[in-house]
Amino acid sequence: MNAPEHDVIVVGAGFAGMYSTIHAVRAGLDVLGLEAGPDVGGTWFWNRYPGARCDVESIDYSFSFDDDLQREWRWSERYATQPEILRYLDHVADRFAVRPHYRFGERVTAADWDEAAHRWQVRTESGMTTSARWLIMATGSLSQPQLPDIAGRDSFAGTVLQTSAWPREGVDLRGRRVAVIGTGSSGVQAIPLIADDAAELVVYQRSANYSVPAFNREIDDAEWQHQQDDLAERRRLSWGGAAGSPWTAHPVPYAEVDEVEREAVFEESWTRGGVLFAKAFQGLTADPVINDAARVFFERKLAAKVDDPDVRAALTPRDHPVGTKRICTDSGYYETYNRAHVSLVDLRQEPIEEIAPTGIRTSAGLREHDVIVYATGFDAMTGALTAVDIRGRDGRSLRADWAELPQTYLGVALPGYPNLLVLNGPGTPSVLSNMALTSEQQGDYALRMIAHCRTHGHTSIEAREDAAAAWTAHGLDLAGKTLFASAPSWYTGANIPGKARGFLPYIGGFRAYIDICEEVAAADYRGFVLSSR
Ligand code: N01
Repeated sequence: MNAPEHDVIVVGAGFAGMYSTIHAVRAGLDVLGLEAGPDVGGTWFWNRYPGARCDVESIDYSFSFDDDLQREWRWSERYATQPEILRYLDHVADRFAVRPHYRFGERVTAADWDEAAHRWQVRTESGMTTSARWLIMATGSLSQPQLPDIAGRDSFAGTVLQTSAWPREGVDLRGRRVAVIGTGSSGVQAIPLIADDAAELVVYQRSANYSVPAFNREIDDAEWQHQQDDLAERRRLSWGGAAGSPWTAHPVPYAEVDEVEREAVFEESWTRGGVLFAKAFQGLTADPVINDAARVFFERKLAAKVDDPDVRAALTPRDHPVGTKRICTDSGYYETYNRAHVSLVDLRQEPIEEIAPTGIRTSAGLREHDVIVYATGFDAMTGALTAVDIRGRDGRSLRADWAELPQTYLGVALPGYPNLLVLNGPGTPSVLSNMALTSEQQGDYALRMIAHCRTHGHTSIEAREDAAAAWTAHGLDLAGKTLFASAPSWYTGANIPGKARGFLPYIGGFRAYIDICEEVAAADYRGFVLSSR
């Protein structure tokens, strides 16, 4: 089926896509949204595994653009569950009439830049073709699931599940022998709940991660009222902060406080919960001395949670400094290993040799399972973009270009790909920040670029090669001054065999990034080439 030409095509109906669509419509543009899934939600549509929650507090992880929306939606818990976030996005879709602008069940497979027309020609899996002057890719930073290439993987005769594609109707795991492969944020959240149901649970862990309790709680009326009273200030701090949330590091540098105060600061940031532990002291993820103090504090907490010393040793992270892989946010994760029917297999000691029809064979032998759950992560930041055959100027291919490290300008624009506007992609703070707010900033910036072109009669805007090279080098330079670059994380592409290695998100901070974007815009989009047809 062919659809008519549009001003803008928005790919994806998660936070960033919905925001862009709402505001493109408000700007008077003819917008077509294309979404592979059957409804809105993006990440929160697909990741329905037991225990799925956000690790950013609900009050922060929500749109800020509409005061009435902020006031009318009452979050029930400090960290919202996946169903609650999906209900929120459903509410946003209704309230701002998002769905009529989308075609659902349309997976974009190809996009070609038509230099003669200054338009993108877009194709979907169903055979639909359409075109638009501007192509906004709001395809998510963690939306291309990664299944490990393990010998015999498809031979398993039992039930195979993926955390990132959990069945909508749920799965009854009661009485079943379950294996979970993967102990990142998804695995760590799912494991305690799977353990509640399963007759037996075996967790296959390749690398131990740092996980900090969420200290989740219901938000009672008093707390809700307080949050509401404080909301304007909270948003001000979030927009002005390094990670899109109001939390900051201890105001006094680590070197200037004594042992007693250091302990108190670590304890306080621990009880803030989850990823906020990495914010205990300024420089925790850059200075090995501070980081090591955080590690020692963490290991003491771990010792108090896990009874068996061998299991505890296996659960102790060894391959990365604290916070350089995203800290997991859990509810009872480590304690789960004290349960009699739960066991941990350390794949560093006994690697997986194959998946057999009845279970998983490691170097120590076969363990039989009824269910295998893959919690094995994503081809992050780039995977959802290279999954589409994107051809820019002169037929150049994004897949081929990104076989090397992605070169982006401000993350939003790519040299050789005019009018392609990437949201939350490589070179943006995105995954290091609060994605609800980064999605607003990214959507706004893209739409302002479009408005600027239209106002000045330009039909194309493209990042200059030198601007993209400088931006990419600047990002890598900043990352190189931290401990992040050395960790084998999805931030660096290390989780995908053969993927180019390099720190992908922009680590200079959310506010600093916004300021640079604003400065570029104020300087008539310095670093871009604008042209007309
Ligand atoms: O994925 P991951 P995730 N054999 O890549 C293992 C966000 N998120 O879905 O570390 C055995 O972190 C892999 O092992 P290793 C959040 O930003 C947020 O859990 O590569 N194991 C690792 O243990 C998060 O960081 C929330 O050695 C294999 C695991 O699979 C990001 O999404 C919740 C393997 C993958 O962990 C990704 O999290 C969920 C193999 N062949 C996700 N291949 C919250 O908001 C991979 N692994 C809380």
